[in-house]
Amino acid sequence: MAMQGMVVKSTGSWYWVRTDDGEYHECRIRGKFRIQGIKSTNPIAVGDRVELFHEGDDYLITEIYPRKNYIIRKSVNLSKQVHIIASNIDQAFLIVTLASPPTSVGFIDRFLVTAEAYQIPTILVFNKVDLYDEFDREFHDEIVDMYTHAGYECIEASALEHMNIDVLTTKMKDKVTLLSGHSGVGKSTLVNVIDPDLDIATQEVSASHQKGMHTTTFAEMFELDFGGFIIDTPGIKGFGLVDMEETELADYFPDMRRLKGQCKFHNCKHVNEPKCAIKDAVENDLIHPVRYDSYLAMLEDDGNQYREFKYHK
Ligand SMILES: Nc1nc2c(ncn2[C@@H]2O[C@H](COP(=O)(O)OP(=O)(O)OP(=O)(O)O)[C@@H](O)[C@H]2O)c(=O)[nH]1
Ligand SMILES: [Mg+2]
Ligand SMILES: [Zn+2]
Repeated sequence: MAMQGMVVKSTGSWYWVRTDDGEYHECRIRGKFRIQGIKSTNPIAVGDRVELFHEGDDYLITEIYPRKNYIIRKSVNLSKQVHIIASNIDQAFLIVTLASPPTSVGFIDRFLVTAEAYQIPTILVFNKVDLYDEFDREFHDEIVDMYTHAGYECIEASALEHMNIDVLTTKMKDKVTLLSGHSGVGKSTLVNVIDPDLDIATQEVSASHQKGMHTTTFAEMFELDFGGFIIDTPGIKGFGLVDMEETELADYFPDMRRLKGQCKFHNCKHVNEPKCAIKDAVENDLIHPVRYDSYLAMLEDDGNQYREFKYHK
């Protein structure tokens, strides 16, 4: 009997699928799936809509329906391989912490460019604000100003103190929301606070290295009791940009996209060209120089360039 459902978890060899009647089944795949010419390490991702067949005790995935969208991560080391983090996403929350662990602006900007390229609206969630001292608060405000001006919504939160959980909940209702960010920023902790029926493993950030312990190892989608789905993902260190034309990159910076078509040269890369609207905007403080720096770093794309926003105590 054929059924339809959504992949909620994948370990690479087996898949959990939520069928449309709300049941959950452990499944394997039949045949090979080559999707839209993507060379990915995983043929089926969390969020995929699939067709299932039931044969005796076995559930088999026989077909993947076309994806509305997906977000991939290109490994920094394995240059050709990509990994599909999740598909059919309504929005992403990029969870950012200024410390424990620190998240660099270079990392945030790479994530945002990737999300723009795949048309996934992203909200920046600054977690662990309960740890802030005066200095952190000032730094936070500066970064938030920069991203707000660039066109991104920023929400501050504390999973520990349940701060702004209601704001996040309202945004997530009836949507599929992807949580991403470095290991240890509190993704799983946030999910547990958002829906206390879920009891996902979390772990302290290492005191000596100020890094997360990669507690979550597979992306997993959870059904929210108030309606909607949330995808908790393993922490990412960083990622290379997907292949794109150099002249395309500025389209994925909303703060630069606004000026599209205003440079003298239609194929302007906004580096050395005369009469460049973007360079003018940087000079006139209409585009933040740190964002422009990120743009230049990505244009050079050496793969593991993560410009730190200077942050010294
Ligand atoms: N002070 C403080 N600590 C928090 C907050 N949110 C999470 N933490 C702590 O941060 C640590 C890491 O949290 P996790 O939820 O495991 O982080 P994660 O992002 O899921 O990490 P990975 O699964 O490794 O990607 C835990 O010790 C949490 O208790 C917060 O708002 N404030
Ligand atoms: Mg986790
Ligand atoms: Zn230009």
